[in-house]
Amino acid sequence: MKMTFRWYGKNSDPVSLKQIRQIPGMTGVMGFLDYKPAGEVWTKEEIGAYVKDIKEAGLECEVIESVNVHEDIKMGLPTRDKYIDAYIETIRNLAEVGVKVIIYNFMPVLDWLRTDLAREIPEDGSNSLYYDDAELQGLTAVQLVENTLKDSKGFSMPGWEPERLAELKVTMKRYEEIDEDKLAENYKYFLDAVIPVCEEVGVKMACHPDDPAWPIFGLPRLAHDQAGFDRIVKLHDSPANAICLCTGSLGSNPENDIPSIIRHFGEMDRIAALHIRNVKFLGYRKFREASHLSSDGSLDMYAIVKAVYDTCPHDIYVRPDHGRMIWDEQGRPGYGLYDRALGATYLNGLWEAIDKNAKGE
Ligand SMILES: [Mn+2]
Repeated sequence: MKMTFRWYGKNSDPVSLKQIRQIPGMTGVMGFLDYKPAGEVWTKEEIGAYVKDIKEAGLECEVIESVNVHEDIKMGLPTRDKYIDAYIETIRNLAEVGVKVIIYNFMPVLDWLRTDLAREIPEDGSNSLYYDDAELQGLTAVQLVENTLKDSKGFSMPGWEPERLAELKVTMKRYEEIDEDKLAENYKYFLDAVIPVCEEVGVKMACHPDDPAWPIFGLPRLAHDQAGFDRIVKLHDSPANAICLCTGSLGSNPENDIPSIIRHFGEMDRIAALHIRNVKFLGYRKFREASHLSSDGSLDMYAIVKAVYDTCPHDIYVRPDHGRMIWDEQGRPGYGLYDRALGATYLNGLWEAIDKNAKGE
C-alpha cells in the first residue's frame, strides 16, 4: 500500500508539503490543479512546476485527481471532440512527469454533494461533512444553487457557483433527454478515444464513484454500485480503464458491501487507487462522515484493508479520504491535516497487522 495524501497545491491548500511529509509512512500526494476548468489542457510547464515542488519535499506524485471531464463530452455534443483532444494532451503531459494514475469522474452536472459541510458531532464537538436526502426533497438543482445565494447553510455544489446559474439551467434541460444508456454511450465514446493513449503512455484512468451513491435531481448516473462499475469496465475492456475505489462514496449506500466489491474488482485487476474512509449511517439516505476507525462509523475498515491486501497489488495507491475537523483546525472542509493524518496512520497499522499475520510473523 503506497500511502498518499490529497494536496490542492501551495496556493490553495493550508496544509503544506512539509506537514504531509512528516506523517508516518507517507510516500506521496494525490495531486490536483484546482484552478483548471474542465476542458483545458494541463500544460507541461504547470504540471512540471507542481511536481517539482512535491519531489523537492521528498514525496512522489504518481496519482493526479480531478482531471475533470467537460460536460460536452458527457452530453455527447459535437464539440466533445475538441475537449477529448485536450484531455488526451493532458494525459500525455501528465505521463511525461511520471504520473501513473488519473482519477476522474463521469457524474453529470454535479460533483459530490453534501447538505452540511460542518455538522457538529455531538459526542465530541468535532465536525464533519453531512448529508440528508430529506433536505433536498422538493428542490431542483437550480433552486439549490439559488438558495446558496440567500442562505449558504453549508450547501456546496462544486463547480456550480451562483454566477454560472444560467448555464446550469441550460445544462439541466439538456439532460432531460439523456438517460443512463445514452450516458453510457457517451462514456464509451470518451473511453474509446483516451484508453488507447493511456495504454501507450503507461497511465491508468481511475473512475471515482458517484457521491452520494445514488442518482440525484433526476440526473443519470452510472457509478454507484458493483453492477454499474461492471458496466463501466466493460465499456472499453483494458486494465487502463480502471476504478478509484472510494469506500466512503460507495459506502454511503448501506446496500453496497464494500469489502466484497473490492474483492470483485481487485481480482479483475481493475482497481488503480483507493480512497479509504468511514461513514456513519444515520437513517435512510442520511449519513455523516466519521473518523476512519471502524467503531466510529458503519464500515468495517479491517475487512476493507484485508480485501485490498488479498486482491490488489501491494504497492496500490491509497489515501485517507475526508476527515473531521478536530483540534480547532480551520481549513478546507473534509481536507484538514489532523484527522486525515490519524486516518493514514490507522490504515498503515491495519496493513502492518494483516501483513505480519499473513507472513506468520
Ligand atoms: Mn473519494
